[in-house]
Amino acid sequence: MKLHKIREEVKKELSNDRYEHTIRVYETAIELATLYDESVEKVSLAALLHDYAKCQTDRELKDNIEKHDLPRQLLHYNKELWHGPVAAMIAKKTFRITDVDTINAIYYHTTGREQMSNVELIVFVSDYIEPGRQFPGVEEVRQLAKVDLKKAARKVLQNTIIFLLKKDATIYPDTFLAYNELTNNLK
Ligand code: DGI
Ligand code: FE
Ligand code: FE
Ligand code: FE
Repeated sequence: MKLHKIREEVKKELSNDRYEHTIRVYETAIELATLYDESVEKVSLAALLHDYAKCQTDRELKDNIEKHDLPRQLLHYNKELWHGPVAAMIAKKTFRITDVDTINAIYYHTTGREQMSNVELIVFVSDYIEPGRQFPGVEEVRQLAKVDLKKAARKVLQNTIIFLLKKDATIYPDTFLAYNELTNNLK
């Protein structure tokens, strides 16, 4: 499917605000791909589809996880984590995307994971720094993203873990694993 067609499908599936966020992630991801000499095609597809399942109900997401053999473990963690793996499944099955890097960037865009590729790091960081975001600390991540993708991703993970701890939420293991790996990387 051509990119403009995928864009139309995404627009149909999402709320206006979510679609506009998606387009800002897409634009940010293309800037970073250009800066780091990564595949614009991969990050474009992954960014356009990363939140494709975001407007599904909890019921639909849960059914999709069960029906499509996604990790049951997800169901024991925050519901906000469910949409990434479900979107990755739809990207494969409906949009016929076969590139593993693109699929992983969609799958892990919320949690992160160990050994993220540059394409994954770009989508992960772009989701956090797109110009519509106003998290505390986002400006620091925007500056880091211009010089070091891994340091930027580490800061996103650190901010997110602190945010989750402060509200007594659980933290998905992949998030800790990604944070630990990127922190060891600095030494
Ligand atoms: O879908 P978006 O709003 O664009 O952003 P996202 O998919 O990165 O994240 C959705 C939310 O999930 C984010 O505010 C933090 C929250 N969250 C809940 N549990 C976890 C988590 N994020 C991480 N990294 N790990 C968790 O265990
Ligand atoms: Fe998301
Ligand atoms: Fe994110
Ligand atoms: Fe997003």
